[in-house]
Amino acid sequence: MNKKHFLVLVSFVLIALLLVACGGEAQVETVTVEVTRVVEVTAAAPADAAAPAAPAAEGITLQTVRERGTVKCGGNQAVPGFGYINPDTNEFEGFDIDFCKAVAAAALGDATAFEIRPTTANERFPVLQSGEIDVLIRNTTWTLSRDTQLGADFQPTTFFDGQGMMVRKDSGITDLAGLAGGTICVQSGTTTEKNLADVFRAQGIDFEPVVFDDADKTREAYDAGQCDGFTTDKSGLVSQQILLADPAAHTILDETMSKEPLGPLTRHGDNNWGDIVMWTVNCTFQAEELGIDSTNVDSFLGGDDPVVQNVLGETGDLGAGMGLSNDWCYQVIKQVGNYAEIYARNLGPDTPFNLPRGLNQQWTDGGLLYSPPFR
Ligand SMILES: N[C@@H](CCC(=O)N[C@@H](CS)C(=O)NCC(=O)O)C(=O)O
Repeated sequence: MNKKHFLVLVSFVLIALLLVACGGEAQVETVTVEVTRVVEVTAAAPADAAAPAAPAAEGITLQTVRERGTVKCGGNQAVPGFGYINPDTNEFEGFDIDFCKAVAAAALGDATAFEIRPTTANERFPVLQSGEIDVLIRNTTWTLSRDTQLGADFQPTTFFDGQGMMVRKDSGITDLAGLAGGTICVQSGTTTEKNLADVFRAQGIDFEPVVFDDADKTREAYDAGQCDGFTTDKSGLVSQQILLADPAAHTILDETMSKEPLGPLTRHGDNNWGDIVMWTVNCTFQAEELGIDSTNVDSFLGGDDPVVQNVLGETGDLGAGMGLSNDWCYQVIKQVGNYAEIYARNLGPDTPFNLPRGLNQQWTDGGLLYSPPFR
C-alpha cells in the first residue's frame, strides 16, 4: 500500500449575505460562520488514473439532509406547471418540484423524502443563505450579481427562458412600442422589474410600472384592468394565463426582452452539495440523451455499454466521489424520470401549457441541454 494518510485542516468561511431585495442590491447584514472540519484524504493519485476514488469530503448540507431524512427545497406555490399546490391533492407539483424530488432521490434514494418551503421572490435568497433550505429551485434566473453577491452557487440551467409581455387581445397592442404611455404590472424582487426598466428606456418607451410583491397580486391587478401589460418570464406568463378570468382574451407578445436561464442554487462554500445538485440535473439530461427513462431503465441494467453502466452505477465509483451510493442516477431516473419526462409531465402537450421545448432540447437536437461526460 502506498497510500499516505494525513490530516488536512479544512477551514472555510461562509459569508452569508442576507438581503432584503432579491435583485441583489440591498445588502442588510453580513453573517460570518466559521466551520472547521478534519478530513482524511488519500495521497493524491494522478487525475483520471484507475486508482480508487478518494472519499468525498462530505459536505455539511449532505450530513444535515441525512440526519433530517429529507431535502428541503425553496420553491414556489404560485406558478402552475413549475411550482404550485395541486388543489385536488394538496401536494406540491411542477417542473421545479420534480427537480427537488430528483435531488432527494439522488441524495437519499427516496424521491418522496423532500419538503417544499414556498418563497416569494423577495425572500428566496435569504432563506437559502440562512440554511433554512438546502437548495432553491424556484424559477430563479442565473445572473452574475446573484452568483457573486448572494452567497449562492448556480447549478445547471433546467429551463432556458426569456422575459415576455402579456396584453389584452382587444387592446390592439402588437409590440412593446404599443405600450407607450401605458401601465405595466410587474413583481418586485425579480430580474423582470429591472429588465423592464432597461428595455423600455433603451427603446425610448415611456411607461408606468405598477409593482406588487407576489405573483397573485400582480396577476390579479392586471386581470382587474389596473395595467395595460403584465410582464414576467415567458414561462411565468403562460402559467399565470390559465389563472386569468378569461385566458383566451390575452396574448403574449412575440418579443423576448431578456435571457432568463432558470435553475437551482446551492449555498456557496459547500461544493459537495453543489456537485450533488449539479450532477442530479446532468443525470436527467444524460438519461434523455441515452434514451433511458423511468419505464425502460431496468432493461438497460446488465448491458455492456460503458457509458450506460457508469450512468446506472453498475461500474465505476461515480457516486462515491459525492458521498452517494453509486446508483444515485439510477434512482433519479427510476423514481422521477429523465428530463424529457419531467418536461412532458409538467409542461408538455398533455398539460394546459403545451410549451414547445425550444432551447430546452438536447444539444443533439439544436438545444442547449448538454451533460458533461459521466466518466
Ligand atoms: N426569473 C425571474 C422571475 C422569477 C419570479 O419570481 N417570478 C414571479 C412571477 S411568475 C414568481 O414566481 N412569483 C411567485 C411568487 O412571488 O409567489 C427572477 O429570477 O427574478
